Amino acid sequence: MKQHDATPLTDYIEYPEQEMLSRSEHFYQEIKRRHSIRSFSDRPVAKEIIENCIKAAGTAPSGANHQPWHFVAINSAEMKAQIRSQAEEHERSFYAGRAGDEWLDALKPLGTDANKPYLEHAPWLIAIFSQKKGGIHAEDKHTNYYVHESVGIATGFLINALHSSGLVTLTHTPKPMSFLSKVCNRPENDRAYMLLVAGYPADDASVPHHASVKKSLNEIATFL
Ligand code: IYR
Repeated sequence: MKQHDATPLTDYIEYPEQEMLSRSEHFYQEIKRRHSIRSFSDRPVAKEIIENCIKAAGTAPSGANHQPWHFVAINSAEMKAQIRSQAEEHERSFYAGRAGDEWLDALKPLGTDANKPYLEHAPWLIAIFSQKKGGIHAEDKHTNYYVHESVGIATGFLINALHSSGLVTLTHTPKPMSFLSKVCNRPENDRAYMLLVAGYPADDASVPHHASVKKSLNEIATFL
C-alpha cells in the first residue's frame, strides 16, 4: 500500500470463535425484531437518544470518507404538521394513479394509503439529505463519490441504531421528496434522500403479514 498517515488499529476486539457465533446469532435475533411501523405513539423521546443514533450513522463508510450526508431531526410540532400536509398532498396523487397499477398492486398487501398521521404523531422525523459536492470537511466543495451507496449505508446504520436503542422506525419516501429541502431550509447541494419516522409504537401497532415474509438464506445468498 502507498505511504499514508495512519494510526494503528487499537479498538478492534477479537472474540473467541464460540462467542462470535453466539454474537452473530444474537445480532440476527435482535435485528429480525425490526419492523417498519406505521402506527406511532406521541410519547416523547429524548433528543440525546436521537443525537447518539445520528452520531452512529455518521460513522458509516463512505466514498473517500467524504460523508456525503446531512440529517435534519425534526421534533417541532409545526414543522411536522407542515411535512405531513405536503407529504400527503403528493401521496394523494400518487395513490390516485400517478404510481401506476403495477406499483399500487405491489403496495396493496401493506395496506398503505395517502394518510400519514404518523408524520405528526411520532416524536421525531429525521430527514436525510445526500450531497453531490462536499469533502471530508463540511465546507469543502469537492466531488463526492458513491453518494447513493454511502447515504444508503448511513441510513442503515441509523435504522439499526434507533432499533437498538428501543425505538421503532418507518422509512418514508414521499414522491417527489424535494419539498423537504425547502421545509428543512437546506442548501441547493442537499438532495432529500429519505424521511425516517422514529418513536415508540402505538398500542395498536401491527406488522403486515406481507412484510414478515423474509427470503431464506438459500434464496438470498450463494456460497462459493
Ligand atoms: N411513498 C408511498 C408509497 C410507498 C412505496 C413503497 I416502494 C413502499 O414500500 C411503501 C409505500 C407511501 O409512503 O405510502
